Amino acid sequence: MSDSRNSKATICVEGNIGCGKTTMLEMFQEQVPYGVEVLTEPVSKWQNVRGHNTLGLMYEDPARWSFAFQSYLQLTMLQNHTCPTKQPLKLMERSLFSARHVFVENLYRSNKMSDAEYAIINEWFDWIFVNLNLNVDQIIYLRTSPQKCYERIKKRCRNEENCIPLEYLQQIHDLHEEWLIEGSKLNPNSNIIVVDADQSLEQMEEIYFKDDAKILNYDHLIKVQS
Ligand code: TTP
Ligand code: MG
Repeated sequence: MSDSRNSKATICVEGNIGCGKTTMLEMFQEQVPYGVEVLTEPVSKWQNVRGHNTLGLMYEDPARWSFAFQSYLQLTMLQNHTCPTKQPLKLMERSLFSARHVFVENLYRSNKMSDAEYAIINEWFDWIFVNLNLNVDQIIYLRTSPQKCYERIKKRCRNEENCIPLEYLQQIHDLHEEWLIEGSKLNPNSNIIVVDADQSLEQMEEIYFKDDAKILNYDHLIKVQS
């Protein structure tokens, strides 16, 4: 099987809904003086699958639609993971891993996804993981409080997300912590950079501007890949 990893190094940006992933990626696209190729999350694809808004359907009736939605979302994540890039760094919004370890896990634990659906999604995920070389070299975790995300989501008004309660954001937060903080204690070799992203947009901009190479771990990644 051919190597599906075409860029020199891949960084995935993770964190709760509304934590500021897209904003960060857009800033890095404009500011970083060296080669970074940014792939933002394909939310618009989920909103229009041959005329169907699957993100909307999932929020309206998760027990009915979450399996279909997460299946399609997994495909679009795979497309980003395997998308060839010219620049030395590929910077992706999210990954197959957060879809699996956070969202699918949460749907299953909250009884919105059945045992059989969960098993099928996991069969796909495990096959992809074993058979395609999706190496992620670095994860940047934008760590926020669920309350802050709640406020930002209300402000940005993405239609499908009108009914997201704080409780849901708490669950998604807890699973990020389980995966990226608790999980990294079990695996000390994991490359996770944690950024306190509860601050204002201006403060975040300043941090990204000042510490871009450190946050991207740029020197280390380029050295490892060359
Ligand atoms: P996010 O992937 O968190 O992206 P975002 O654009 O909301 O985040 P940011 O503001 O930090 O850029 O979520 C996008 C939407 O998709 C959100 O409503 C949650 C939903 N979603 C799922 O339901 N399942 C998934 O597996 C993923 C990745 C997202
Ligand atoms: Mg986004």
